[in-house]
Amino acid sequence: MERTLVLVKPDALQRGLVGEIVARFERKGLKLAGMKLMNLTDATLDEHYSHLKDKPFFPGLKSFMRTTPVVALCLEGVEAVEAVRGLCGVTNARRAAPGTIRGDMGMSNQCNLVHASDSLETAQAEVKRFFRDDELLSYASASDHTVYADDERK
Ligand code: IDP
Ligand code: MG
Repeated sequence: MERTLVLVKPDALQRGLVGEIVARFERKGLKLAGMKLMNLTDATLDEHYSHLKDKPFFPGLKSFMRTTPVVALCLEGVEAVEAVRGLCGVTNARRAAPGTIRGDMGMSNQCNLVHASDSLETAQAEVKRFFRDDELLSYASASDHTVYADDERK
């Protein structure tokens, strides 16, 4: 099973969309391995968005991400990284496909409701960035055997 990181961003908190967003991941069949409300520090954001540090929107992005706490989720599933990115939609919410979180709920390039890890390698680093080992839980769920066929669960 893969694990991937999602951050429910401050615009979603302010708009009361946390439940709706978490529900979409649950409904898909992804399993919650970790979930917490947290304030992001400047240092964490510098690291998390280091690939964007030279972009003109970087300072605005960092300040947006600190307007309220975010909800960090660690989601588990077969090919979870790709499945979660698909549910989120493309970065610019105005262009995101209907049916995706960004496509259904957003109109902004910056305030696009969610962050999701973009590769397995990134996901491993990002889950570590936001969760301690003892905050990630493995447990049997009644749906484990209905979400997947036996030969798909690894
Ligand atoms: P992603 O979140 O879809 O992976 P990235 O390119 O990694 O997109 O950008 C990280 C975040 O930076 C985006 O989710 C969005 O909040 C913000 N962002 C990206 N491009 C722009 C832009 O052109 N203007 C303003 N904010 C942007
Ligand atoms: Mg990204």
